[in-house]
Amino acid sequence: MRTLNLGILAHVDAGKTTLTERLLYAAGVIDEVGRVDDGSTQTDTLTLERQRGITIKSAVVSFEIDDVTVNLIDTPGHPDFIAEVERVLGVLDGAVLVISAVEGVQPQTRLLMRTLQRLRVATLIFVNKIDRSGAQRERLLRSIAERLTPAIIPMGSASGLGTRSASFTPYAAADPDFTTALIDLLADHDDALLGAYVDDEATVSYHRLRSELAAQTGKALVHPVFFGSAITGAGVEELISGITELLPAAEGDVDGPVSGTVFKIERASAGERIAYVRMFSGTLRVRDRPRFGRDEEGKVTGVSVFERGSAVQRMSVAAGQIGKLRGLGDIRIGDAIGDSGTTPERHYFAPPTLETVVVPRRPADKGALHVALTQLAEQDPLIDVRQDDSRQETFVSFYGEVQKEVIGATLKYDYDIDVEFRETTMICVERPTGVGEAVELLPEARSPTTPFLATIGLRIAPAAPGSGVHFGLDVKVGSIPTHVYKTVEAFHDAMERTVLETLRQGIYGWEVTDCTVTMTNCDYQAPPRRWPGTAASDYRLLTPLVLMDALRQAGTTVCEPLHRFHLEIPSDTFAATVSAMARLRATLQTQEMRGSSCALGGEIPAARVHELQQQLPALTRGEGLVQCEFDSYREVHGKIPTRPRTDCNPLDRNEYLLHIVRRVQRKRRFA
Ligand SMILES: Nc1nc2c(ncn2[C@@H]2O[C@H](COP(=O)(O)OP(=O)(O)OP(=O)(O)O)[C@@H](O)[C@H]2O)c(=O)[nH]1
Ligand SMILES: [Mg+2]
Repeated sequence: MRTLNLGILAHVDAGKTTLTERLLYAAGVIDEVGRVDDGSTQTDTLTLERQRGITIKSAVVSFEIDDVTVNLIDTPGHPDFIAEVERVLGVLDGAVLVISAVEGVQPQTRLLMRTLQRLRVATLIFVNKIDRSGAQRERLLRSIAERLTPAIIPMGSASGLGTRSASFTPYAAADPDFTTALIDLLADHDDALLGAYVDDEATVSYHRLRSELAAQTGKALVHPVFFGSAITGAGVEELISGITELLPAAEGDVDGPVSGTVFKIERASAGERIAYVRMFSGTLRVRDRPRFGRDEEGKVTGVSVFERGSAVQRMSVAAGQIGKLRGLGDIRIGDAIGDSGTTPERHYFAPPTLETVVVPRRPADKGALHVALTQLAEQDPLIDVRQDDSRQETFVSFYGEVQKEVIGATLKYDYDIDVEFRETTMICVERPTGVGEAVELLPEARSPTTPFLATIGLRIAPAAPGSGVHFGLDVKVGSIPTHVYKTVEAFHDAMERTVLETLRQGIYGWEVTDCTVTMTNCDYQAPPRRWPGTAASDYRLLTPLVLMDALRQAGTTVCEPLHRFHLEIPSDTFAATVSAMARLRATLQTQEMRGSSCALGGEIPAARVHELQQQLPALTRGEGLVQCEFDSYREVHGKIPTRPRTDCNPLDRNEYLLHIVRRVQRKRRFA
């Protein structure tokens, strides 16, 4: 039996959940097709999903077709829940990208396709809703070729578009137009095929073309396009054949070293953490003690594996499969399981750009709120929960108003905590303006300047926008405290962790990014010269002081998140819309008159997106359409926004040292 881990991705409302139902029905897993609008589907199971008719969390179901077990992951399409999609991307063998035949290619579709291509995920395209009036075929194919990828091949014809009887008919083997189109497409990446075709057309069999199509689809070089309707079931059988024939099954050695990735965390009713893992290699059994995350270890107390619809209890989960693991208490989303070491955190989409303070309506709920938010952040690590120590406020970050409402509703329904959100603010970033360097030397025994037994020198320099933070060592191997860190790599990793942690709050309180940090000086003292000698904590505690000193010299520029907007409005509302946009600090970059309607494009600060969405109906008689997606960060001019710090400020040397001394004293008292 082969396994295929398949993601269904699309913009919001394209029909992913409905298609999932159809696939389960066609495979005989369910006897009745559930409806999103009735709240009766297999994958939208949360109360909120059923109430709102949108998917919020990714969900796994499975079905069997011939000799393939398909683990299907239904993902949310709303941009506010993009983090759910991000985590799933790394565990897929293939994907179906759904596009509505009426709404066509959306900005979110482009973002998803770009990412699938970057990750080389084999992807089929399913054009859904051909039964709805306004459904397109030719125009849509052109739009896919222009806006997503030219490497597509329609797999059949559609008739009766826009009616309940709309249907899809796959092209026959003998269809000469289809074979010519296939050769044209496939020969681009296959010289042998091109040569054979040029020599003698007749020698290229249809069978060879189909297997070459599967090979090139598997490598994400080409993308077969199917048409159908998840509501009527048209085209679904053909899509299933395409999934089993054209997408590559999972690979991996079941006897190899254990390696897997956690892409979802759920809490059982008793509060126990359940981790969804995709296994890439090896076999994980009940009672095994795998390593995960950063050097943690735990005992697996239960395993279930997806089979025919739901998860079934088993004694093990093997390479290629998706399993639910119990027992690994501290496991988090994104953790690697097994001996393959930690994999760096990968982000394919922009982080949340908004945040707000959450306040419980009943002051007594304060502690419970913190626990609840911490649990939510476990399931969604991008809901970054920050506690402001001085003002005792709790901040959460989020992508947009829908996600914020969902957080509020989840707190109410699942935790019985009524909350209020303060004003939404943007999450800015800081970029170093120039180069800064600082050193702290091992203190003299008689007149110590710091209580830390270490020499640290750090240099910080600006790097390209979007490049993140890079840390490197530029010190002699002999200067590294090998009595504390076993290897240079271990020292590098520990320093990098501390640097990243410190840069979470820059001079103005925002995360510092797009820079390189280099360790330029390092020294220590080991026993017997000095007792007990330099410890890991000396490096951990001194680094913030040195790094912030270097950062102060470099200076930073605060940058705010910008979204790219696409607006469609009636032409006669142009003037009113444009002046409203100016008030929202939007910059208009493109405008195109299309008869009675008008398309506008440009940039708008992330914090104003919601106001734009709210104002648009009144400005355009309810006819305006807007889509926004994160674009980039731009330098803030004028008043520089600051963010309250959540911890003691290493920029203030005395305050920092005092804080550390107090912390050490407190620890001793409790020890
Ligand atoms: N006419 C028609 N309606 C469809 C079809 N597929 C889905 N719908 C409807 O479109 C709406 C959205 O469908 P969903 O399946 O929830 O879409 P989704 O892509 O899962 O949406 P999110 O998960 O929220 O992004 C629902 O009202 C469905 O009934 C289709 O093929 N034809
Ligand atoms: Mg859905």
